[in-house]
Amino acid sequence: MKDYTKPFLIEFPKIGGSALGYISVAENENLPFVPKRLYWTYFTPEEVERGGHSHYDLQQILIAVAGRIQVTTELVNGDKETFLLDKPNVGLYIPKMCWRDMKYTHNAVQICIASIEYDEKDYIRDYSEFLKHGR
Ligand code: T46
Repeated sequence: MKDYTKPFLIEFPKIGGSALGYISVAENENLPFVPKRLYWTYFTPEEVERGGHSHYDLQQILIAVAGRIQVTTELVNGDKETFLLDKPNVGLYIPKMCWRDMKYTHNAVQICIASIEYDEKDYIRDYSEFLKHGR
């Protein structure tokens, strides 16, 4: 059984071929939650680091549909991992209570599939506050 307390990569189906191009699909059977929101980011300057927060409840999947994204994750137990997203058919599952920092190539377009609606109260933006949840 999959461990939904840790980040992991999800490979979505890649339908098609080099002659016609590809379609990738995220639907119930290959998603760990029922999506409530979709948002996307783009034109992030290369010197900018986004993220710098965790969420109490939000789970999400990040996909680099274009360009490259480096995501560093940290769990409250101190487990840190770095993922490179550079394939439009591969997403990164990020569980609740997981600190994340992201760097983007300027051409990166990131799609995020989110388990809940936007709520600023769901954010932990203070790193020392986040670490307290591991005690
Ligand atoms: C995450 C990464 C990958 C909204 O008004 N609605 C929304 O749905 C979102 C996501 C953001 N906003 C507003 C809130 C802030 O004023 O947009 C501004 C930037 O949001 P945030 O600081 O959350 O941006 P990122 O890129 O650091 O983080 C976002 C997600 O919030 C976060 O969960 O993992 O993308």
